[in-house]
This record gives sequence, structure tokens and C-alpha cells, in this order.
Amino acid sequence: MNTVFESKEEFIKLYESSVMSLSGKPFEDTSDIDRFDALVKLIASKSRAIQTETEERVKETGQKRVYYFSIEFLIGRLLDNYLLNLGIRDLVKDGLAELGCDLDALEEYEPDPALGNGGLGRLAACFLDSMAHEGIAGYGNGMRYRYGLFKQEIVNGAQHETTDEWLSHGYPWEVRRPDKAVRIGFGGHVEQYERDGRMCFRTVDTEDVLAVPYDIPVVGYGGKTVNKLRVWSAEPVEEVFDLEAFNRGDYADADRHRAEAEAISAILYPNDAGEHGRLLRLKQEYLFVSAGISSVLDTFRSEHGSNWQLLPEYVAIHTNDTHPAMCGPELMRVLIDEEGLEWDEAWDITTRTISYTNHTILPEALEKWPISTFSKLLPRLYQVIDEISRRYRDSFDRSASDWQDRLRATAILWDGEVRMANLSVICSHSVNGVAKLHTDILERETLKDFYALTPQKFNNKTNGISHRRFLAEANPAYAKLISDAIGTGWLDNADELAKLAEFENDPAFLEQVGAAKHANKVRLANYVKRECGLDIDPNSIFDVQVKRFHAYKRQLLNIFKVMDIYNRRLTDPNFRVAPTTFIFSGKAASSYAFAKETIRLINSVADVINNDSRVNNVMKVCFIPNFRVSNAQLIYPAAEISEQISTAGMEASGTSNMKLMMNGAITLGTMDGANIEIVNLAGRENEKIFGLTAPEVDELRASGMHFAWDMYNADPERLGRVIDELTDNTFAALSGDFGSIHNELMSGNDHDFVMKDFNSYVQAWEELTASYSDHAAWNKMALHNTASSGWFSSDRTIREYRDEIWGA
Ligand code: GL2
Repeated sequence: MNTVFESKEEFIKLYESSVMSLSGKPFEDTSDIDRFDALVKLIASKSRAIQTETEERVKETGQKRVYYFSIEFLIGRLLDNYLLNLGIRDLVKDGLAELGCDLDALEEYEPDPALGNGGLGRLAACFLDSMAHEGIAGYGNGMRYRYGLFKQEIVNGAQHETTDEWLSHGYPWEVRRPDKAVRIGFGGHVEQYERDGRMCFRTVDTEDVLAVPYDIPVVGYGGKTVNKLRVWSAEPVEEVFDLEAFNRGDYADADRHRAEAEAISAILYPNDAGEHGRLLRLKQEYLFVSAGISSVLDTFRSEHGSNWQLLPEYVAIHTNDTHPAMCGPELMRVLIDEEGLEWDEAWDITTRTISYTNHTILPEALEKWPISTFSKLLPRLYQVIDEISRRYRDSFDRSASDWQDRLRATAILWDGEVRMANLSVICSHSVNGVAKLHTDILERETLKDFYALTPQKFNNKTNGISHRRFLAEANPAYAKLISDAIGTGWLDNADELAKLAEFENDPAFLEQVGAAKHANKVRLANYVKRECGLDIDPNSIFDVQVKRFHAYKRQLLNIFKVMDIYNRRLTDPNFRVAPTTFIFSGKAASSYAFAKETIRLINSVADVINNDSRVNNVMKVCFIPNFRVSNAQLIYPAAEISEQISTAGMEASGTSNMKLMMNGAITLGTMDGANIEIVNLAGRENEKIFGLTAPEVDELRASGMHFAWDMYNADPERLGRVIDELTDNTFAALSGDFGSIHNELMSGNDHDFVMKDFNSYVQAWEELTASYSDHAAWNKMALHNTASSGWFSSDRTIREYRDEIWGA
């Protein structure tokens, strides 16, 4: 499959000359950074050669192009991934070794671009990998934030945020394309003018910035397709440096113009759901949408001229959540104002081109903008939206008795706000959820009035993950065992993992599965020792919950379990606990007080337990700071229990559940999101399911029942005690008690059913961990999970998008 280097010798020669030409020094005198940089530059240039071939092929065959618009792409480090995908990992490793360099050590110099918050951004990155693997001409379109998601440090148990300066040493994968820059106008006012006897609209007196693209190659496994991810950076249109201000010593003022423009792409908003309404965010959304649409249309024009009717045949634009919702109106604006199309024709083209994925039912995450802000910032775009909205209302079927309710639920403009989810649905030919249950909830509840109007638009696309990154690359010990057993075909086709089922009753093989897991646990324990100074025992069970902090994800329930087990062990030394390390990692949005307090609680509990010699032979609690793609790749392979314990009905899909399953962890979870598909694929006997189901949660919510204090009173010894410990100083030594969590839980009537699910959860955990001592049986379950996980490859997901949405 390697079409990159003829031999190791050729690689060494090219690499040495790459080092020399970049650093100007003989190889022996170069630093590791020089060597890393030169390696990436060499691989990037090889990738771009394949990219050129790909591009020629796409043009020649008239292949449909898919543009994936996403405000986040959490791509992680690329080098190792691309070496694997190009089939040259071993060759390069050996070549470097001959030069006295260690590939693994060089890879540590690669920044881990945190251009996303969590699942949604990582999904976009997995999709790029799979589109390239499937030979789809698929391109990412997003934002190049100067600072990615904040870095998390833990100080006295609490989360502290610092800036993530991922660009400080430059980013060798990217190529800046100033020739492709696009001018973006904000503000101003709309005027009418006549062109070729036709009344047209344009916006004048705008404040403009320049959107400058940076292209990053996306190398598909097999080395045949290299696509690109294009991310946009905001810059001033022209250099206006105020010399007078500078000479006065007013340095900030002198460069104000540049700073104002650059602010638009300065930071990634650290919220994975909710809290909207910031002007800068709206500017970001418009910038990458408008610049992206402009570059999509340029490419189309260069190949098909102004035959806009053909656009849906040759182009698919996919909007990842509502952040790119302006794609619809922006495409309309360009087709009408700049290309002179009539409304109806433009509308037909637009809706046949655009599709939309919904990623959450959390009401606070469904974006809305005040009309006053929106229309001031984007006056012409607002007019277009207003017209889309007017036509939607005018054509609304008023025969049903409840038509007013339905119109209210589906309207784009309502109560002084622009509702981006409704705009997305109306402008798209396809609307999908990200797991079966999630799509059902969209159809039955969140978007039910749209579903009643246009059921044919709705479909499900259960999420997937790159099995190459999260199994092959992250878990080399297990990957080798797998390839030795069933060959390497699974890298190309994850369904082949099913062949592992043959080995489920092979004791020697199961032992090797256990040995690979143990090696990964040792690797993680070493990382934890380095990062946190904490000793954890690789012979204990690694029980892992790693994801963003959110009330509905219920890290609180997990730590309540830990507190309960601690309490019971202290009161009854005969209470048997399977030795366990409870591992947590994840960030909380900086403005999300409850989530941050939960992090502080976990660290405070850890501080007490880890220093209590009465229990720390059987339990340790470990919070790994600064969760990101690179350390996630160390954590997933080491996990044995995968905590997927969201309140049923709340987690749209989840994707860490898939990554952990694939790496042989047993899911301890609720029937929520893609957990349901995991259970369907692997069998309920190979996971541990507990708790309320989504219909039960609905019913309880609808009943309006207040049960928090009843539950507290009914179980004073265990649940009651855990609740008391939030405020009785048991865990307050590090940095105070947890009155706000207590309050939220008891006065908020246990909104997320932490107390309701407490008993069944702890019981499920006890049963599951009790079975750990039978290593062979455990390893069999682990292997069975891996063998059943092929369907969760994002290759499968992408093929479904291709066949059922994009027609590419
Ligand atoms: C999310 C969902 O919460 C999560 O369940 C889902 O797996 C991902 C990807 O579809 O999308 N929605 C969202 O806004 N974020 C997610 O992770 N941040």
C-alpha cells in the first residue's frame, strides 16, 4: 500500500535533506523540534502530492464534492495517524532509528490542536478520516482559532483555565492560502440598485474583515485519497497601523484595527452546549459560513460555470449542528444577489444541497439570536431569513385545529429571536439524529411538528469513531494481537473485527487479551505518576469516566458511588470491594458552576481516599487533568469499565462509549444514546445496564413528583450519608464543602435522577466488579465487545451519509 517511499534508504535520504534545508544545520546539530518539524514537512509534502492526484481524479470523474461545515474539528495529533494511513509507520520508525531518533519521542512535539469541545468536534474529525478512507471527495470547513479549548489545571481540587497556545511553535501541517482569502462584511445597511434592468440588493458601509484559509491535509487510510480541512482565520483587510498613536506610546491603540479583526478567530467558545448570544460567536459563525460558501461556489464555478441548477448534483453541504445554520440563507443571498437567480429557483437549489445533523435535545443548546443583534450585524442576511420565514408561514397548512401551536413550534422568527434549529430544518432536505433513541426523540418530541410535516426528511445516522485512531493507533499492543490473529484487513474494514469471535473460547488468546490490557494499564499508570504524582495499581480494576462535565452525564452519581463504597468499607472492614482505581477526566465549561463544583468534589474525595491507608489498598481516585485527544488515546486502551451513566434520554449518542467498547471495556451504563446499540450488538449479558429508562424518566418528570427528601429519608445509612457529607466537612479539607451541590440536588428535586438511580447503579457496579476475579470470563467479555464493535467504525457511518443523504 506504501506509495510514498521506495525504500527505507530513500526515506532517510529525503528526510536528511528535509532537516538540512529547514534548519540549515547538519543532522547531528539539530534539536528534536527541528527533526519533528522536518519530518512533518516531508510527510505533508508527500501527502500534498497525493492530494493533487486526488483532485485530478475528482475533476476527471466529475465526482460529487461533500463539504462538512463544522465550527469544531478536534483533530488531535496527525503524524502517527498519517504514517499509519500511508502504510509507512514501520518504515519511518526504522529509518529514524538508524539516524538515532525515536519516532515516539518526536511525536511528543506535535501540538494537539484543541479546536473543539468534545464529542461533536471529535466526530467531525473522525468523519474526515472516514471520508478520505471511503474515497469521498469530502472537505472540512471550519475555524482556525488562535487559542483552542482552554488548558485545564487542577488547583486545590478546582479547575483552573489557562490559554491553549497551540500555535506558539507554528503548525507544520498547515498551508496558508492568502490567494483564497474572502472579504466578509459586517454591519452597514442594505440598498437597492438596478442591474441589467433588475432590482438588486447590496450592503454598503460595512466593516470588513478578511477570512484567510489555512489548509490541512486529510490522509485517508490506504494512501489513495488525500482531502483537506480548510480552517479560516480573521485578519484585517488592510494594514492600518496608527503611527501617531504608537509614537504617543499608545501601543494597543496603534494596532487596534488588527486586534479587532483578529478577535473573531481568537478563541473557541468553551461551551459544548448552551450559553449563546455573544456577538463574537455570531461573527465566527458567519465568517466560516460565508467564506466557506464562497470557496465552495468558486470551485463549482471553475468546473461547471454558472450552471447553478447543477449545484445539488455536484455539491453536498452538510451542516454539523446549528452553528453553520446560516449556510441556507447565505447560499440564497449569493445565488440571488450575486448570481441573479429568482427566489424559487435559488430555494430549490439551496434545499437540495444542504443537510443538517442535530446533536442534542438540550433546549439551552438550540441556538437563538436576538433579532435586533442579528439584523444589525447582518442586515441583508436577515432580510433573506425574514423572507424565508414569511414564505414558510404563508404556505403553512392551516387546516388542522392546532395549526397555530404547530406554526409557533416551527417558526424561524419568534418572540424577537432567530431560531437556528428551525432555520436549519427548513433549509435542509435531510435532518438526522446521531443514535436511534435520539432520532426517535427528535421525531416524537423535540422536532415533532416538523416530523409531522415532512417525515421523509428525517433519518438516523448512529455516530461512529475512527477505529484506526482509537484502536490501531491508540492501542498498539492489542492491535498487534488482533492482526496476528485475523490479519490486518480490519484496518480497512472494521467489520472484520467480528472474526475475533472465533477466539472467545481460546484460553491462551484470552490471556493475551488480558496481557495487552495490563500493558496499557501500566502505560497509563506511568502517565498518571508523571502528570499527577499519584501511584495507581495496574492490578486494580480501571473504572473510567472520561468526557465533558455536565449534570446530565452524572459524574456526580459516579463519585457518590465512590463515597458510598468508602463509607461502607470504613464502617464494615469485611465489606468486600474489588480493588479499583476510579479514573475521571474531562473539562467543565468555564461558566458552568455546577460542573466545576463536581470536579472539585471528585478531587476532594480523591484527596481523602488516596491518603487514607485504611482503604487505599482497595480504592484510589484519580482525576487526570486536561483531557484531550492525545491523553484520551492513553486512557481508552487502559479502561476495563466504561462508565456511560447519563440520565436516560439525555445523551444524544456519546462516542467515548464506542471507543471504550472497541478497546475491550465493559459498559456500565443506562439505556441511553448509543449505549442501546452497544447492548444490541454485544448482548446485554456482556454489558452492565442499570437505572431508569427514557420513558420512565419522562413519566417521572411529567408526574411533577418531589421525591428528593423522601429518598434521603428512606436510606439514611447510605444515600443520606453521602448527601450529608457534601456539607459536613468530611471532604471539605482541601478547599471547602459542597453546599451548592447539596442545594442543587435537594432544592432542584434531583433533576437528573442521581438519587433515583443511586441504588441500582451501585448494585450494578458491585455485581460487575465481583465478576472481575474470573479473569478468563472477563477477558472473554472484553474480547466479545471488541469483536462486536466494528459497526461503530465511522467508515460505516460515513457510508450511510454518502448513500442516504449526500448521494456522493
Ligand atoms: C454532542 C452530544 O452531546 C453527544 O451525545 C454526541 O455523541 C456528540 C456527537 O454527535 O454531540 N452534542 C454536542 O453539542 N456535543 C456533543 O458532544 N458537544
